Amino acid sequence: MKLCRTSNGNYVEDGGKHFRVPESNWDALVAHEDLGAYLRSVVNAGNPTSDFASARPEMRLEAPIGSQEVWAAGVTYFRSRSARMAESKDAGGGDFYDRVYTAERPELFFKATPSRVAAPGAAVRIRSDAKWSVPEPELTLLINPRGQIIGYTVGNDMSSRDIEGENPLYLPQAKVYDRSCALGPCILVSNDSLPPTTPIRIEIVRSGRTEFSGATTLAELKRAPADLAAYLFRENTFPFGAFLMTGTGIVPPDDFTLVPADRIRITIDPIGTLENHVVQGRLTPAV
Ligand code: DO4
Ligand code: MG
Repeated sequence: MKLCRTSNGNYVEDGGKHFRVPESNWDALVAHEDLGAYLRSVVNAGNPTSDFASARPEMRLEAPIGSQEVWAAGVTYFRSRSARMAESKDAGGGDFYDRVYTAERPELFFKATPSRVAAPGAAVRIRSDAKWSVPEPELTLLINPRGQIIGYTVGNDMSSRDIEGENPLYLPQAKVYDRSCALGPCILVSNDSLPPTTPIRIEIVRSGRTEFSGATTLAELKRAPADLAAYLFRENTFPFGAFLMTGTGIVPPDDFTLVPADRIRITIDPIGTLENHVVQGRLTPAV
């Protein structure tokens, strides 16, 4: 079952049919004592709606977030470790990334408040003071206030590699800025872990042509999602629950940087495709 947040309210999708969810408060859904059972009861009530997106062009998918904070894990794939060591070698930071890759404690960092998150189809931003910007396609966990993983979505951890590479202490500026994160298109609601064969794919399209594409699978993810969630909830309470991005296993070559108008498509098969375009400069209501 997939849970979608739209400009017309919340919907659950099951077997290709959409059902309107009576609970309109997203935070209440995330905090539900058994979200899966509640959504199953909505589906079983058996009133599929015909007013979902395709039938209602004016209806928009919104980012599947209410008051949740977004956090992220880093250096959870070998590819990310190698890329980070290379980008920070002149700053003497390479050793930190190697150490955190093998350490028991994961790297976890604050990524975004809800207002910094881009919806499916909306713009993500690259910083005007960065020269080397990349998307990071990441399986993202939805965790309820009790610390339980209740679902999965697709995440994009937009990153400024030159700022991060200049000094590891600049990480918050490389990672946290307006529209530096995208989530969606929906939540795959499940208490079960996803199989290691789960593919994560990215395509970046520039002027109608594929500029970069890459793929990995969850088999390459070094840490168990449940362990990452447990570390996040150590000594931290999340009254509304939280999102946790699980790190990137796909890094474009070093001569690649995003430019305005690039289209980024990230697909995680059981969840769907998150697509955004790139803008740079002041955030206006139009983006
Ligand atoms: O350590 C810096 C950030 C790493 C990251 O975002 C990732 O590995 O996905
Ligand atoms: Mg990342």
